[in-house]
Amino acid sequence: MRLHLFLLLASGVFVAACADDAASGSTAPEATVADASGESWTARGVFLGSRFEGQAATIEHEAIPDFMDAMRMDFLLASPEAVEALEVGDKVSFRLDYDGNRVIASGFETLPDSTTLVLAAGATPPDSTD
Ligand SMILES: [Cu+2]
Repeated sequence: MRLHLFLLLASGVFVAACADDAASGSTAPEATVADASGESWTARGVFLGSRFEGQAATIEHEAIPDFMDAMRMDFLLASPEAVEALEVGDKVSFRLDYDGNRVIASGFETLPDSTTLVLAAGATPPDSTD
């Protein structure tokens, strides 16, 4: 699998991040999660719902240059309000900030329905999921 997912659970705080396996333990030029402290990225994807009582959101996201391939994953949210106005299936742009410990998503903006997203091969359209 190209997806590398790590999940830290501590004191009820949910953290999730992922990076390309090729970037860990190799000399690949991609930034790894470990050396990306202070970095931020912008990304686009499809909002698939919030999880963990609003602490995280599931997003089918496009590739994020120097960070991640396109995939479906959960992102820690700055606050539950970050996705309050979103409907499942909305196309969104958002911001990711890495503080050296956690990757946090914020700044969600709805994109026009006509927006073409480049999602992972085999990504399930949001309207065909439960
Ligand atoms: Cu990802």
